[in-house]
Amino acid sequence: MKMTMRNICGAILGLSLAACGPALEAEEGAGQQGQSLEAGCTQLGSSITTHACTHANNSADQVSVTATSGLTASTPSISTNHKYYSATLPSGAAGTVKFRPSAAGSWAFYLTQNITLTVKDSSGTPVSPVLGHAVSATGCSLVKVAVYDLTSTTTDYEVILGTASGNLVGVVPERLEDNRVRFYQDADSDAYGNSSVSVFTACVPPAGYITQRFDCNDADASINPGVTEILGNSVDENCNGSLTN
Ligand SMILES: [Ca+2]
Ligand SMILES: [Ca+2]
Ligand SMILES: [Ca+2]
Repeated sequence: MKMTMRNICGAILGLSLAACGPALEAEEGAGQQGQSLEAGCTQLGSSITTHACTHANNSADQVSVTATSGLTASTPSISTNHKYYSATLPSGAAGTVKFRPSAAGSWAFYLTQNITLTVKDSSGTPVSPVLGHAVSATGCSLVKVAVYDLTSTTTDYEVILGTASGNLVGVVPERLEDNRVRFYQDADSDAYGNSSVSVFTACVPPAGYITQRFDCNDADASINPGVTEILGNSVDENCNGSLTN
C-alpha cells in the first residue's frame, strides 16, 4: 500500500502532495521498544486475539507440556511465542511452567479456561496483571486473557496455572508489541481516517479510530478517496491530488 501511494503521489507532478501524507512514513514503526501497556488500554484488540486463536487452532503450533507442582528442575518452559501450549496440571492442583520473554514488554497469556493465573518473577514475587478480560471469538477455544508487563529477559518467570477442569489448560503467550495495528482518526465519520493522526496499538483503539486512512479532509465527510470527483471547482473531492479526475 505504501509503495502504491508513493507511486501515485510521485506521478502527480506540479500538484500539492499534502494528501499523500508525508508525515506518515516517519511515524511508521515509531513504537518504543519494550514499553509497558499504554495508558487507556482496557481491552485487547481483535487482531491479537485472532492471531492467538490461529495458533490455538493450528496443530503445527501445538506443544504439550506437563506442568509441575511448584518450580522444580523439570518444570517445562512455554517461552516460545506463536505456540499453543497444552499444559497438563497435577491432578486437582495448580501447575507451574516457566516463561522467559524474548523481549521486554507487555505479554498476553491467552487461556482456554477461566482459571486462576499467577505470574511470579525470579525472586518469587507475584507480578500484578496490567489487564485481564474474557475473550470471545468465533471458532476459538480461548476464553480469557491476562497481560503482564515483563522486564527480565535473562531470568525465568513462573507461570502458575489452575486448578483447571480436566487438569488440562491451553495457553498462548503473545507479545503485544508484535501484534500492533495502526488506527487513524476519522473525525468526520466518512470511514476514511486522517493519515497524520494515528495510534499504533494491540488494544481496542479510541472511539472514532479506524484502519482505513487517506482522508485528505477529515473535517468534511463529502471529501474522501471513496467519493466521485466533482469537476469545475477547486476542491479535490476524491483526495487523489488532481482537480481533473
Ligand atoms: Ca474521515
Ligand atoms: Ca473537484
Ligand atoms: Ca481529484
